[in-house]
Amino acid sequence: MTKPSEIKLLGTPASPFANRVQFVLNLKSIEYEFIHENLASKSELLLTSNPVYTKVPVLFHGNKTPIPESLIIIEYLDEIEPDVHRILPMDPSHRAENRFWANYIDTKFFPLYEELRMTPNKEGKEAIKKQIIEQSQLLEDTFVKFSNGKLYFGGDDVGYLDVVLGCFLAWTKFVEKHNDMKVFDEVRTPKLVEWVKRIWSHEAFKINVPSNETLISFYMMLQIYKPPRAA
Ligand SMILES: N[C@@H](CCC(=O)N[C@@H](CS)C(=O)NCC(=O)O)C(=O)O
Repeated sequence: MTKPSEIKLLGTPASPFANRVQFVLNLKSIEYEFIHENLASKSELLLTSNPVYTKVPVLFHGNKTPIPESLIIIEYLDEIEPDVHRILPMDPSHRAENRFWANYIDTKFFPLYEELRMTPNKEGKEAIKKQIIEQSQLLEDTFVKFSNGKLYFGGDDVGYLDVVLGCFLAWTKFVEKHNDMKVFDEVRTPKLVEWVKRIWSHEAFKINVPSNETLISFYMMLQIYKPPRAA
């Protein structure tokens, strides 16, 4: 068993990648200390623990080398606590498939939200919205395949891809609200609409859902430090 005080997570409450790690810590009932990072003025701790990317989250486990990158962190947690709510499947081929889609979500799907923010004109934004909708349909197909008629990507319970995609749901709602669009809807992605409700009410998830105010202030910080491209 991991001793509670051994784990510290450097993050910011609005970061979906930090929320992803919190989701797994909660699923595994691992106690941890949350260290708040200010990304507008990065701390010495962040700069020294993740010098390559200088991004949150970073996990500290006792005196071991700090671990950056949310996917690497959640796999690490699955390895140190394999007997409590395992998130990756046992079968290596299934694990590979899970990792493929996690990589897709992180490198293709979620970056479109940022692209939408960075794109200045209405026409450009409409093109990005179209891509988000196309990709959400691909995710619906992926959900149908992985869940195999059950409730989650992981089957009967939350698994790796539920955590990987689930952590973006607060930002999904935010994007929908501010861009007059539906990422997931009853007609195009009926299974994911039901899945969203399930994740949203899951105990291990809802504890760390960032509030609307938290998302707005993070968004405003992004607008200052990484402003949209000029029209
Ligand atoms: N691939 C990284 C992405 C982490 C990431 O983008 N973190 C953002 C906050 S949501 C960050 O720290 N940004 C600071 C920066 O870009 O300088 C992961 O999965 O952990």
